[in-house]
Amino acid sequence: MTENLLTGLVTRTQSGFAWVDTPSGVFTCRLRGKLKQHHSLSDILAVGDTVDISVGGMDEGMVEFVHPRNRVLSRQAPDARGLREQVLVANPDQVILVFACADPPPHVRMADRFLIGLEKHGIPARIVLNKKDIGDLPAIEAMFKHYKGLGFPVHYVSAKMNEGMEELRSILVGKLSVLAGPSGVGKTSLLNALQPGLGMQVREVSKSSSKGRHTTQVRELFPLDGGGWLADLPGIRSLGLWDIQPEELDGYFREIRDLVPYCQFNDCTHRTEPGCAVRKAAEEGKINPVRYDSYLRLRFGDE
Ligand SMILES: Nc1nc2c(ncn2[C@@H]2O[C@H](COP(=O)(O)OP(=O)(O)OP(=O)(O)O)[C@@H](O)[C@H]2O)c(=O)[nH]1
Ligand SMILES: [Mg+2]
Ligand SMILES: [Zn+2]
Repeated sequence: MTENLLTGLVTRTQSGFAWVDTPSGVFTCRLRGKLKQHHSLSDILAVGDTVDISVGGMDEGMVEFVHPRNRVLSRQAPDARGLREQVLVANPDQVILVFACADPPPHVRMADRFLIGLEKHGIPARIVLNKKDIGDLPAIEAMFKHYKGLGFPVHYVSAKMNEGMEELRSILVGKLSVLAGPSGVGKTSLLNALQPGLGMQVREVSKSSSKGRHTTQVRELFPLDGGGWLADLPGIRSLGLWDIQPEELDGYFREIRDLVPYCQFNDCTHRTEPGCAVRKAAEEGKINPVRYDSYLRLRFGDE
């Protein structure tokens, strides 16, 4: 059996089938029964997985083996047994966090919530501020300017005016990227502007997601002309935060992580303790005070 295996990328899942893109074409596959023993389908297989398939017909096959994932984009999802991790995209190379310059207005605190979850899961992130044709651009730039220094590039674009699309295309080349962010910021519009030929499919996805209950389940990766794949995540407010303990947070705020050794107490929570290097840096403007505030809110849960 092993002699005829093909290796490919899962680009779509639906109703127990997976669409697998291989060098020999796309195959619609079922999952070999033994793979389903311990888990539900969504745990075993997600878009972005690399799989080995056996070919059973012209364009049909069977998933025989799922390659280990290097990282996952996940969310906390309710099910019969309580809350569990739901894999949205396997092996993402980067997440493009999309916010709008206006309508809806951007919130850096929400950006921080996403960034911390992505940092925990080791997923590189970029920030895109869409709708630069509306809103107070200088004010927005001032709000977001500290992210670049933290290693999160910021791009100002407009899907509607087709501005900044070449810049975005260049950062997507050859990668599996995911558009994420709150509802209404223009993620689907960006996907359409970046890859106009997809229009039809994109509308289907947003139509079903606005009605459906499983609005955050990504089921499709869209191929990009320049090489690479793009997933469009329906609007959500955070990602990957579900398994973070408050005391772990220090490690996921890059600028705080570096200061922690200088706090007087080694169990410092950076709120009221004397000799806290983090609070001092925030007061002196050496770290962004809004990021410090995001940290406190995540750590002490007053959000
Ligand atoms: N002015 C302006 N409006 C835009 C731009 N991009 C998108 N919009 C509008 O913003 C609204 C929301 O766009 P969508 O692409 O559906 O947003 P989304 O992020 O996919 O939303 P969800 O699917 O709910 O998460 C639509 O009315 C778009 O026409 C832009 O660059 N400028
Ligand atoms: Mg959308
Ligand atoms: Zn401290």
